[in-house]
Amino acid sequence: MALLPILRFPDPRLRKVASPVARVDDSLCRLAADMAETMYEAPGIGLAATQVDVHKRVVVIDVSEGKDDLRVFVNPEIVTCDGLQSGEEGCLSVPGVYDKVERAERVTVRYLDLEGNEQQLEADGLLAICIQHEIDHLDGKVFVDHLSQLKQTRIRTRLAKQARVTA
Ligand code: GNR
Ligand code: NI
Repeated sequence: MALLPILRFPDPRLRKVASPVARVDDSLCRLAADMAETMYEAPGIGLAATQVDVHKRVVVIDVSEGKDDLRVFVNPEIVTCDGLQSGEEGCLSVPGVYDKVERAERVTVRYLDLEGNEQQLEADGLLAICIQHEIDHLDGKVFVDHLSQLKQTRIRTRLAKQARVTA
């Protein structure tokens, strides 16, 4: 197990589009375990491989209270979505920034599990938000892309200042 460094917005590597996983093997299971450890340690409720500079379609999520319900999604795809919800989002790659984003209320996601078996899951509420947030990462998108240009400019300025004082 290993903790992986998390890329910070506006790192251009967060813009890469991740490739589908061809085969679920031991090295992929190790990646998922390292991502889970990194997510729990952060702490966060989700992590996409893109955020640790691995450009494969792998996501880990645990939205449970007890942090005892890890879900791993390989090649996740939203096959149906309906309704709208708007919740406050944050991102481990955009520390200290929280804002409302509009997402589908309910999604059906198709994916592979760590045995390489096809699965389908219906999700709503926070889990649905998190799945959409993480699939955005795999497509090179960050939640701030959903905000106004003015807000995006302010976030860039704030993070650049922060980076200067922590450097
Ligand atoms: O830890 C996280 N919390 C969160 C809160 C609301 C909506 C989405 C998220 S995901 C985020 C972890 C992260 O950056 N995943 O990419
Ligand atoms: Ni994120």
